[in-house]
Amino acid sequence: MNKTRRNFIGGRWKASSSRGTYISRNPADTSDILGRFPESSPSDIDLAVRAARGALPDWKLVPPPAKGLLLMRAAALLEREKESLARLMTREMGKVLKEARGDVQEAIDMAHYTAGEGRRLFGKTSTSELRHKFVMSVRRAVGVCGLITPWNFPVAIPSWKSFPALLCGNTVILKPSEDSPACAQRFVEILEEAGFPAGTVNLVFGGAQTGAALVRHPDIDLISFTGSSEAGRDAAAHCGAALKRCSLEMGGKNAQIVMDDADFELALEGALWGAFGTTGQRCTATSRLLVHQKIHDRFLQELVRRARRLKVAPGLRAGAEMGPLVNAQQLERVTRYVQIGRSEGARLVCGGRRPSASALRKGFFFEPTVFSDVHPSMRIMQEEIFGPVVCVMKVRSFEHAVTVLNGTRYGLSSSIYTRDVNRAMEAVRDLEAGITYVNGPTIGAEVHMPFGGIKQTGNGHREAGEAGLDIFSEWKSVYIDFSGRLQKAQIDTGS
Ligand code: UN1
Repeated sequence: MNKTRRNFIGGRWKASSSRGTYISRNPADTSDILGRFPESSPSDIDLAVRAARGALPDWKLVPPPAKGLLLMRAAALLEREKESLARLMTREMGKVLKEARGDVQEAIDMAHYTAGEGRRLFGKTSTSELRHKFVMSVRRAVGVCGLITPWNFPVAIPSWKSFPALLCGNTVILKPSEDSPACAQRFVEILEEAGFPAGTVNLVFGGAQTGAALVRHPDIDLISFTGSSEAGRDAAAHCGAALKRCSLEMGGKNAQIVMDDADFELALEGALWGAFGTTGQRCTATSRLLVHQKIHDRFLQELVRRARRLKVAPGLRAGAEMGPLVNAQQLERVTRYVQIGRSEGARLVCGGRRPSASALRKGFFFEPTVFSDVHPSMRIMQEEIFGPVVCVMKVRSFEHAVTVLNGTRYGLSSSIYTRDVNRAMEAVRDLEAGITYVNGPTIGAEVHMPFGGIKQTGNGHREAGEAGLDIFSEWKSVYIDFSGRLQKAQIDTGS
């Protein structure tokens, strides 16, 4: 445990030049330590950038179908390691085992999907204004990509970023969250075993300062960031000034609408899963439930009854339904928001504190928490809490629900439960979000669909699917003149 883990740079596991370290602990039992990791320094970042830059010319020339084969190998290895990786994940960041398996599965899906892109990566051919001229567009790599990833999807999110980046011919430097370094290490070991050439995949451990150093390195071409709005804003400001490419995926304040004609049980199950799955620590988590006044009281009552029954326990324990929060700061943050909610006049209907069982005192557990009697302007209805806290609000009508749902600065995920197809289609049209579910909860995006949000959730990019390729490639337009003479666009008519 005392041995500090190493970064992965240029195909080698290399000790950091910095003396600073941090420890990764099990959030369900803080006496369980996963390892000690380096707080990497700007000079470690510099080495990683040089390695990534050095590997770029060769890697760009590897045909995408061959890159796809490496991803297929990575998929097979992830499959082989699925159970051990999932167990490590639960131990390191707390989500319950079946969700951790889902996280690894998301990376496997992403590898399959992106490997297939190796035989597509389609550009377009088009017509020319002129007679003897051919035009087409092709994708080209951006260069060296810095990938900054959070702890809540410690394998899936690195895969969303690194797989398309690599397939498009970029080289990458992954800087995972301080709360999930062991998962990132296993992920990169798997890519190493899959055979990605030295320097194409690099891993640098560290916290916010290491991330900031990566963002600020002058020889990085692109930053892809998922995390808090504060850190994202800093990355955007720096990348803006330096004209680096930058894609951001940040907070959410996602809502589920429940209309009076909804399948009540289905909407309830969706709400519980959306709000308390992953202990509410998803950027897609349901943090507002907008329930039609005709069914509001019954829905609230049932929700609370079921929330109280959720089994809060270490994620490796059989039957555990909700694991701990990831760390002490998150526990402090969620506790603070509960106080804020109460002082704003919301009614705390259940939860709002750490469970009393002494076995759970070893970790950062928090009870499933429900607020009612909320107003859209309250901070708990506007700010991302990132914990198992959901606000239930009574709405008068569909229009009222849409107005409340849209009334935040975020716009990631949204959901409506109704049996009325007209209402459902209006919701698809009118909800201000990058994702809308009909009769499903706000969580559960699939890897071949664009993922991301509008407004302050992001900066206009979408990860995953074909849209994700747009982050990691730039278009080149190609004009081929086979007339043997000077043809002038816009001047010669070509007719
Ligand atoms: C995140 O919380 O940052 O759609 C990602 C979902 C998952 C991904 C969440 N597939 O809930």
